Amino acid sequence: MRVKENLLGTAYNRLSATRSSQRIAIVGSQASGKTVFLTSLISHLKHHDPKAMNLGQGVEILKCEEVGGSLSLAKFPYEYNRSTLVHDNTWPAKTTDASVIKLELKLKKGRKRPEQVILEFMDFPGERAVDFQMFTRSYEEWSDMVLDSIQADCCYAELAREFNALSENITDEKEVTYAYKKFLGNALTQRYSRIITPSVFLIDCEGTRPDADGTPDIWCRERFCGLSAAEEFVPLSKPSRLNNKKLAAKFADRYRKYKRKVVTPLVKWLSDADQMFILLDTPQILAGGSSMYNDEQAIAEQVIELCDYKKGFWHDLFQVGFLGWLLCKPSRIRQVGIVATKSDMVATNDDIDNMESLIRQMTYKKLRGISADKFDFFTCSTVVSTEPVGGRPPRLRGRLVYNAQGEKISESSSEIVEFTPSRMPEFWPNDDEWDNYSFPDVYPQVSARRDTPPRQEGLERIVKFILGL
Ligand SMILES: Nc1nc2c(ncn2[C@@H]2O[C@H](COP(=O)(O)OP(=O)(O)OP(=O)(O)O)[C@@H](O)[C@H]2O)c(=O)[nH]1
Ligand SMILES: [Mg+2]
Repeated sequence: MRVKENLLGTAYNRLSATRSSQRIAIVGSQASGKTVFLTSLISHLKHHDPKAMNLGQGVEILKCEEVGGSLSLAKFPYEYNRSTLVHDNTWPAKTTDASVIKLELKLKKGRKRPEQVILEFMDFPGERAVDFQMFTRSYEEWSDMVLDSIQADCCYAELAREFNALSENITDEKEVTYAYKKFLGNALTQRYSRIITPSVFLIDCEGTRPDADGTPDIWCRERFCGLSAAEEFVPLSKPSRLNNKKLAAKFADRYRKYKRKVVTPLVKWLSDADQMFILLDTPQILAGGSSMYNDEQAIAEQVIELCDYKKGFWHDLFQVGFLGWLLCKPSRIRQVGIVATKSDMVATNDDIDNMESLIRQMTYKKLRGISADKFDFFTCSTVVSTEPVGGRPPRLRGRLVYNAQGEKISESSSEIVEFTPSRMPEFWPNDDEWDNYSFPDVYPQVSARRDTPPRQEGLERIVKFILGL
């Protein structure tokens, strides 16, 4: 059992676990590909076939079994996700709650005796990622950060005009809360969901989401910016906080409760990890435009900052005492992988190389400043669902989810067709170049045989990184 959420937990875990027990955080915003990545990864670990995932000469996973569980978190629904892919030929449903899975591997490396490796993973709704900034911040700091992000982006500044005007002269708590929620609702209609914090406005603790046919006004009435209708809070600027001290204190109190219940359990698990992978969906970011880029970069940077949340020797010493530190040097995030997912949505190897270059440009500066021992960049598709067919411009073959009019094609009536995705640029576009990207969604292609993992591209490099091969 791994107990991490208290001071002695780290010591206990290190003493009780084998030395090769690894907690691996997979982080990314909504639809970045976390659930598909984890489902395919588990399938490849459980049914390792060196021809389908080559981990190097003589390296083989002889056995992989699920072990243990978590007292506080649900079990990751691996079988359910896999059967959705296989039997329904559709992608797993959007994640609504955090879940974990722990695997025990018997790893053979050449002629050496097989070693035991324990890997633990978590999946969570990507909407929560924007709340991670709360973890190390007070209500005041969070407010300033959110308001700065709104001001820094011209689309958001425009959508938040009413809220900004009102917050300069607050007369009523309800009015300012409604105005902020209206901004969030407007952002949602434009598909700018990565600015939506507190994230329960988008997905509440029961996993329910705003009705897709709703309007910002309906969502303002039905959705809450806090744990309940009576516990809402919104960001206030410094002058507003000074002019409305009582309201600011009330919001700060509700913010702390929200952080304790929704944010801290999740981020503690992640910051206690040994390795972290940040998933970035470059096709979606290119199609989404510069606001989405800004949000994704901000989320990635906040997640990267978690590597420095534990400040090395003195923090460790405080956690477990000197003897504890000598015996079991507590865990911290030692290596970070930045992963460009869905590489099968582009048509050539040059495009895939450009994907890697884009995620590098987006995160490199931040990564250079952190205390992790190692970081690297990866591209992958964990359920390859297209075939390149060449041509000029290069084309792909696959079963499309939407037709040219943007209407959904049902899975059963979607035929294999050829289509032309956009080319992946070498550099992030300039302001006037964002509108032209299109990377059509396809239905998954997975073998119905239980012991045949999905076709993958690039997963072996990631697994080698995880296992230190
Ligand atoms: N073509 C292709 N599409 C993928 C791949 N992985 C994910 N997708 C697409 O991306 C969508 C989102 O993937 P998920 O794994 O559900 O994303 P997530 O990060 O778990 O999203 P949340 O649960 O909302 O946090 C899927 O429904 C697919 O449409 C892939 O390897 N290839
Ligand atoms: Mg998911």
